[in-house]
Amino acid sequence: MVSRTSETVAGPRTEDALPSSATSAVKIVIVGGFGVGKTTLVRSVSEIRPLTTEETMTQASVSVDDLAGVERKNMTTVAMDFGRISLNDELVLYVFGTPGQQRFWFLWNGLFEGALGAVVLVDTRRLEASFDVLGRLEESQTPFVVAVNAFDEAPSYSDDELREALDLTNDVPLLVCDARSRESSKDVLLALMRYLYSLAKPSEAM
Ligand SMILES: Nc1nc2c(ncn2[C@@H]2O[C@H](COP(=O)(O)OP(=O)(O)OP(=O)(O)O)[C@@H](O)[C@H]2O)c(=O)[nH]1
Ligand SMILES: [Mg+2]
Repeated sequence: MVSRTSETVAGPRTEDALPSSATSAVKIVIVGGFGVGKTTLVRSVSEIRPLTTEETMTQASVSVDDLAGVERKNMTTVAMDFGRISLNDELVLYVFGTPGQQRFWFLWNGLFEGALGAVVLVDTRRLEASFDVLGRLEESQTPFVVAVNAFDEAPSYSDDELREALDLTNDVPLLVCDARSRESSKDVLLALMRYLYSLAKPSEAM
């Protein structure tokens, strides 16, 4: 009889084990339009091997998806990305990337469950791709920060122009990042945590 032994079943990798000092875990989601760099950000920031669910895009997608600015893109997320980062010895973030293509947006509801906050990634070549995303976030009342993923050929706008175009109030943190850089992506997550902390603090006026 053939039996599976512990040698044939891959167990968790020691380097993926949660640090024993971790006392708090927070779930956050990375959202944004198609191809803005969500999977890239989860990949660059995760300290464990990230889980991604990317599939090759077929020719059929050409008539369905707005590929302007991302013509070279050939993979897309069909379910979610997942990664983990320890912000310090105690605090661990579980980072979930959502699919950007609208036909997979029904999956967002599950991904948002239990999430304390969100990062909205924006590509300034296709600002309009962020409108529906921001609308959905406001509906779900999830606090968020907005991070412009600065692609090389993308136009740059002032903060005021971006706030006006995206209809963002001044209290929503707005920053620029490079999703390919671990440090830059980590800064975005820290900005979100600072924002969540400021919302949780009792108002000074009270
Ligand atoms: N130049 C540049 N390219 C980037 C940057 N971030 C991501 N990319 C590239 O842009 C493409 C799209 O990135 P993805 O991370 O797949 O985007 P996504 O938002 O996960 O895409 P969907 O899941 O399809 O919505 C990839 O080819 C990345 O290598 C960036 O900051 N600068
Ligand atoms: Mg993706």
